[in-house]
Amino acid sequence: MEITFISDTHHIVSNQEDRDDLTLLLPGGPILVHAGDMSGRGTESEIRRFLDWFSSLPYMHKILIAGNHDFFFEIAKPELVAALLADYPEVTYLNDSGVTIEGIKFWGSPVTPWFHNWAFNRYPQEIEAHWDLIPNDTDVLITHGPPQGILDKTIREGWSVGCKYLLKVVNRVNPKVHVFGHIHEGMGQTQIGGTIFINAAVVDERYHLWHNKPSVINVEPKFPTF
Ligand SMILES: [Mn+2]
Repeated sequence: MEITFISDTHHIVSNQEDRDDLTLLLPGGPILVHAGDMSGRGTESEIRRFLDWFSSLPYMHKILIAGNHDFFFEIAKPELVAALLADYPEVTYLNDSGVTIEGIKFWGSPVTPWFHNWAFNRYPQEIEAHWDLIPNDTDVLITHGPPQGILDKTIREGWSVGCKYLLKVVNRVNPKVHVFGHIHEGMGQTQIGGTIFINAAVVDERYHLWHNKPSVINVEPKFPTF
């Protein structure tokens, strides 16, 4: 099953030229995954504008998590979030939750280590409770932030700012693919052991479109069910 991975679209969909450029880079197919940061400030109108675009893309299934910019999903009343998502039935929103599509098990979480009180930020003593929820049979793990040491270096300081607790869990779960974004300048793909890691950010550290082709990976279920 071919899956296309993107992340951190931020303001791109508000600018017609950028939006058209990004749309042309997406090949279409069965499944599209977005690993969070679909907005600049996380207002409902920004999120609706994003979802209007995202839901129109030529994919059978569209899977989405929030990121640290997407405040609406953390702050709005749950019934408002549910009402917004009800307008986009072709989009599957994950929030410390999973979905199985064509036998492939996806798990998504928006949580990132605390950094100036953005959305879904968690202190070290809180974050492991989120990661503990990730099932061992996950094929595709979607988090907004990277694990420590993998495609997580800041361009200015060269610091590795990924989550060390998430790295522990990735080693437990061994997903086929772990996709994230958040540290835009870490954009790229690497394989370590049996896991392909993708930093799928479509913009650079200055929020300009990279113009690279997104990662497309052929994923088969780890534990096929018959
Ligand atoms: Mn971002």
